[in-house]
Amino acid sequence: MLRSAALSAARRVSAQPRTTAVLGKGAVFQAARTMASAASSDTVTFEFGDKTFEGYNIDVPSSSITLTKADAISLYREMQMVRRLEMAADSSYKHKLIRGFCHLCTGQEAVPVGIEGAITKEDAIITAYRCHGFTYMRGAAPVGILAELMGRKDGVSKGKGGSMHMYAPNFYGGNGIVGAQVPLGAGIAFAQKYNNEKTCTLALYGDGAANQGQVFEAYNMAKLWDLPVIFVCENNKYGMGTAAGRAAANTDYYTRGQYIPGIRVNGMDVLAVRQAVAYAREYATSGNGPLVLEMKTYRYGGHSMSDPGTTYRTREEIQHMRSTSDPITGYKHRLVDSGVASEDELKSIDKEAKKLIDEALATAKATPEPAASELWDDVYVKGSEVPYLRGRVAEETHYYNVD
Ligand SMILES: Cc1ncc(C[n+]2csc(CCOP(=O)(O)OP(=O)(O)O)c2C)c(N)n1
Ligand SMILES: [Mg+2]
Repeated sequence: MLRSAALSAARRVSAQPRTTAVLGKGAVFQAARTMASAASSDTVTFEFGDKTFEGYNIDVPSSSITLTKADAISLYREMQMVRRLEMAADSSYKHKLIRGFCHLCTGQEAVPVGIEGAITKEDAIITAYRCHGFTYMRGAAPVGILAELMGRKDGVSKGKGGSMHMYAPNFYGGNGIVGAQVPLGAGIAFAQKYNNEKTCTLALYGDGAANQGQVFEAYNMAKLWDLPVIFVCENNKYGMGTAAGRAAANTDYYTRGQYIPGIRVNGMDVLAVRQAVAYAREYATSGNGPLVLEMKTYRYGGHSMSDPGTTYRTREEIQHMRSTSDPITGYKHRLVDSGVASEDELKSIDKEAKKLIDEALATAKATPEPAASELWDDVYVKGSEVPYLRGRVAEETHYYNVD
């Protein structure tokens, strides 16, 4: 309901005067009226500061973005939904409703939300294990994500995938093997090109994964064949407990495609992410081949739920990032200062997001676990099964195609 209303509102077009807001360091705003002829009261234009984009062998995207006010508000709403979803996952984990691996994206919300605002549902996304926000933005309902985390039957992967293995239409997961999703993403882009589709694939990976050999093999093939793939490095400054500078000889991830152009983006600014991805999409789908985007971002929590996240970085660093760079708070100020929404309107969006997630959590908790007999389903496509699969012990071996 919430999402479809926002989407239909975002499609509205009109021809009234528009508002211009300047986004600079420290969220400096100037609201001004511009010429009525070229503008619409339903749209708002934001200017980016000098440091928002840095290019490597390519011009940076335009320093201003115009979007409908409904669209601008929907970006806020979606970031708030992703944050609430992760907060629900965090508390459910602490209450032992979720077991095993669980990696949260709190602090990094602008990346999945900004990306989705710039692509179409026909474009593809593949990422690593920090995937809840992407799963939601690709169209999965919060209840499906929370039920999946709890191993329930109504989960997006029928309760058998968990935190790292979630999927949605044109969302290829949720992958637990660091870096392995990058060549898979190039492969999806190969299929898009082969089928003459005017679509692209976003292959996301972390600053830690960026040092893997397979990433460079994927770069090579992607450039050689000019595949429509956008390599997106989410640089959140750490790979587990290792600071980027201790693992990488070159931490300018946007330059590491060598023969592939790149852009560094302020990944804490949802509008910057959206602008850069729209630009990259146009580039990749026009036959120019791949591009590397480095999203500079930050995770507030530990690497996963089992990492307090405070042994390899200081509490002051986390606090500093929260108070100066939070993607939701920063964007909230922009919306208010530019007159797109009032504090009260945004507060009611916050409340609604909390309510929707609370309801989803309650529904997810009430759903049953899958039947044990379903454990062996969905491992192979029906008809292509191997004769048997081993369980933990010999008695658990499952034989397919036995009546
Ligand atoms: C091939 C492989 N090696 C090691 C691991 C263990 N591991 C999981 S996440 C991770 C760090 C990755 O960091 P980064 O790419 O920066 O992503 P982030 O967690 O920061 O999003 C490691 C080493 C793994 N899952 N797969
Ligand atoms: Mg990282």
